[in-house]
Amino acid sequence: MSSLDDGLNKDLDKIVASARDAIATATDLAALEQVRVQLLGKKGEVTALLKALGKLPAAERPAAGVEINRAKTALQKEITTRKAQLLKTDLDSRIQSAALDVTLPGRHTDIGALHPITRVLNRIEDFFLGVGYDLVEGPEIEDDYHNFEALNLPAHHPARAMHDTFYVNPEILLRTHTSPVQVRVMEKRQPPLRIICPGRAYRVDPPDPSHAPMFHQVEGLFIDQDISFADLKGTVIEFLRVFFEQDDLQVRFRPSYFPFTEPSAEVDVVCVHCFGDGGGCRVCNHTGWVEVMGSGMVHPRVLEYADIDAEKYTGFAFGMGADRLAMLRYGVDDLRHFLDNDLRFLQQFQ
Ligand code: 2NL
Repeated sequence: MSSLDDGLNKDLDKIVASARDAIATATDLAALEQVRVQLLGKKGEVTALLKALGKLPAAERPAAGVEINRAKTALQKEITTRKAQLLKTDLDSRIQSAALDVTLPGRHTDIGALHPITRVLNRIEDFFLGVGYDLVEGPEIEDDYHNFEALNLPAHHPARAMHDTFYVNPEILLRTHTSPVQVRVMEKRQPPLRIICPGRAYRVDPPDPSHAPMFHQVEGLFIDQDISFADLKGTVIEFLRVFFEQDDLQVRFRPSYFPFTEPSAEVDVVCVHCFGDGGGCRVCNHTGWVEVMGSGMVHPRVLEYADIDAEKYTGFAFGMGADRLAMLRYGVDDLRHFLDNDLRFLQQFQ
């Protein structure tokens, strides 16, 4: 027994002790496998002891073999146990990290909204498309003829002063209204014509609460035989009642002047803010009425410029500022808010 006690057994004790430690402290499967190979692999420490058995005296071999094999079996068992443990923690942590907490609030997505002016344009378009008008768009850069001349505004006409114009050159300009779109339709098509023309228009206006150098206009044109001012009134009043969602909305037509219509009228509705009370109201300037559009019977000269027989056909036209209607509809006191792109303003209209 002397060889066992003095040599082999001491080695075995040391190996087993440090192996136990390594097995217990292996933190993942790869580390544990490394420990296993180091002990029990072909060149492992325990394997080496078994190989060394042959060098022992024959009498000591059986006992030493039993001891080493017992240690080997014990270590194998410990490795298996530790492996199961590691597998379980690995699985637990994988389950935990993949877990879905269905009580978490959903991910928030900002969705856009239509600009208040777009919403107003849509309301206007919906009404007129619904009663059979066509929607027509045209260029924002126009020539003098279609923006002025063909609308009975010859050069040096004093009414041109009403339209402070952005000129590209003496012949080319930014349209001051969407009327030139209607002129182009009249040139191309013969009556009956029922069109609305929404779009941007430009005027040299210093910005203030009710003016901006770019604004949105919708013009309408109806030309056929026997069209009268009564048709204009019926159309405009019905439109305004639908637009402002008031079946009994009071509307008044005030005589006015436009070079392209005769007779002409400005259209007022009872103040949407003070309901006609007037006193102290800023929206209607104490009058109880707010102007919402201009209108009139198309001037015969405008028809003739476009080669439409003014003896046979008559028509009415109107124009309104979408920005102004948006101010009235949403109670906005400064037109410039619409152009600032300030989300704190825009998000109020979702
Ligand atoms: C306003 C005034 C108006 C028209 C626009 C028009 C167009 C053609 C022929 C005749 Cl092609 N008239 N447009 C008529 C009257 C008034 O607009 O204050 N707009 C904001």
